[in-house]
Amino acid sequence: MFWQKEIETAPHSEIQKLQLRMLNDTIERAKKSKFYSKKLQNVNQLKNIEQIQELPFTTKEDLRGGFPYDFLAVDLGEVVRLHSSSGTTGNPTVVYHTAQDLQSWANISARCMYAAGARKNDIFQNTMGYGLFTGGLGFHYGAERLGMMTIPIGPGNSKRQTWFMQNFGTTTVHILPSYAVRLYHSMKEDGIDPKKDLKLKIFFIGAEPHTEELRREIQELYGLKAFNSYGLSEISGPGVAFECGEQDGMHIWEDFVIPEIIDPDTLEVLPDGQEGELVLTAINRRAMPVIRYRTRDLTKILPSPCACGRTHRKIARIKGRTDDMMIINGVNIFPIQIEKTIMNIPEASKNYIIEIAEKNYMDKLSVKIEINDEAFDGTLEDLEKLKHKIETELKSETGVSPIVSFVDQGTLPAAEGKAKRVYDLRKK
Ligand code: DLL
Repeated sequence: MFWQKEIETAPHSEIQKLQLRMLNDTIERAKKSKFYSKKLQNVNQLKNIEQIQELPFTTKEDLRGGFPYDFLAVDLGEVVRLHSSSGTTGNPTVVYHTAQDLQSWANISARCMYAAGARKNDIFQNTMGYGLFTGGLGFHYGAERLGMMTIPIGPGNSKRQTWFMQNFGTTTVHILPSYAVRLYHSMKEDGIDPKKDLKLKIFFIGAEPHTEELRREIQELYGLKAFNSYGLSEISGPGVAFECGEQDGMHIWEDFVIPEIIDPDTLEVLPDGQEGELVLTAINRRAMPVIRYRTRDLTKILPSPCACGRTHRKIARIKGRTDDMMIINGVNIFPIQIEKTIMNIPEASKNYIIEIAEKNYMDKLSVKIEINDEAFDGTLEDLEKLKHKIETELKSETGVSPIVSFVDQGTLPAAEGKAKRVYDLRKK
């Protein structure tokens, strides 16, 4: 049931005591870095965990500004790995790990996979990108730690993915939710029914926002359980929060990070149950401690205890990022709201993109959807009716009037990494 029963089920008051100790150690370690030596110079040991709210925030801009080494809190000789997340502009953010950091990351990753039901006899196929992206290597070491035979196949090449699944009896897969949909279509084209022809049991899906509806669709297509997995390079990578068998929110490992939710405008800390921006403090990292990191991810902490017995609090599915929010003629919309509507339309395949353009000083929102050949074989008139139906539903979900169009299955751009759903063509 548990990878590390004692800590996973410890009373929350005990976890908080541990957090205070680990946070105070982290503050001292962080002060060895150039960035925090200044930022925390007047901070002394905290007396209770609530005092975390007195510490300054750290932002993505801080990390970029501290490129390359201002956040490093140990001698370079202690560092054994670097990961980096690519930014579209400016310096990338770089994250460093000591050998101990990698071990503790592998450990929480193993915890996640175990909580979802993976065991050492499982065959694990890792379709996430290996390299600077943390998805591949992060869970690779967690899976080996757990003892699964690990196939480090990396992303793309759906035929080869399927061949490995068939020949090695893969049971457990780490996969982007958008890629899970595309992989299924490739299998179908080749006459393979994953429910009958493969031994798949568990998918770990994450790294990009997705709806509950998409998760259910993936479970249905493959006949398995898909578990939501949340993480970010700045804290480590995958493994930060993960669903247990209840599939109702993700446990955030509170002996690894301290979560807070803030109002992104006022920066006020919000109580459990209220939605806002997730702020994380890494309390078990040596090379690069990060304090009160503003993730820009919108979620809430779920207040109730979990039936699985784990006492680490859960966060809700990520609703979007503060910087993902689209403002269409003054109305705020998150891409996930559009996905939610599309997922409930059987004739729509699960691949779509959103385009925003500007005409005569008005924003125009268009949604291009691949048609699901299996579910739709109507006339042009039927297609027109379907378009109208989706437009009406999108309007009621989002409050704006998008224009829907259909394209053939397999024709929308397919990224090897995280799906790019939104194309904002407005002049900035
Ligand atoms: O995406 C780490 C990861 C790899 C997580 C594999 C899960 C599985 P980054 O590339 O730094 O790291 O991107 C982090 O991706 O701040 C969220 O905005 C988004 N994200 C990650 N997981 C989820 C999820 C990896 N389950 C950023 N749901 C985060 C929604 C997610 N968004």
